[in-house]
Amino acid sequence: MSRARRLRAAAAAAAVLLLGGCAGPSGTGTPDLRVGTARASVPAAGVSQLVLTIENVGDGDDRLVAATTERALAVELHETVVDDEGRAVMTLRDDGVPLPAGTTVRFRPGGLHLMLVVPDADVVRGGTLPVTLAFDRSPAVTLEVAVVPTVELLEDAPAGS
Ligand SMILES: [Cu+2]
Repeated sequence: MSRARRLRAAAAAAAVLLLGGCAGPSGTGTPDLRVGTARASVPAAGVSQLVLTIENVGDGDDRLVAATTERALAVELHETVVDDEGRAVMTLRDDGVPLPAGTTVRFRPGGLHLMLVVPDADVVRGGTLPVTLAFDRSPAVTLEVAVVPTVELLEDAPAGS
């Protein structure tokens, strides 16, 4: 067996071992994220909600850990929840948002959403702004986000909210 052939055989054996490792049920495989079109609402009262869908078609879990833009003071990960007194309140998801393998996570008004805090004055209807999403395992993704009337985001709200 030539040296090159031995190396190929070793590589094939290693690939088999790696593939075997991916079969574990605990999400030890590789995440494969498909980030859908993102849209942000026209800013009101110093904030703008940002909606999008992230699908993980891989066989490993991932997590959205942060979102950033140069066009706002901050981008926060929020979830709207109903408190003990029936009020809808926004809570900060400091721990990020899980993106389990084989699932689609929808960020929408009335549920999980991203929130631009004090967007720049030039973030206006009809414009766009770049937003970068950072993940625990997958490479960061930068989106060009269209700014649309708030009512267009509400049309995407989860049923019943
Ligand atoms: Cu919010």
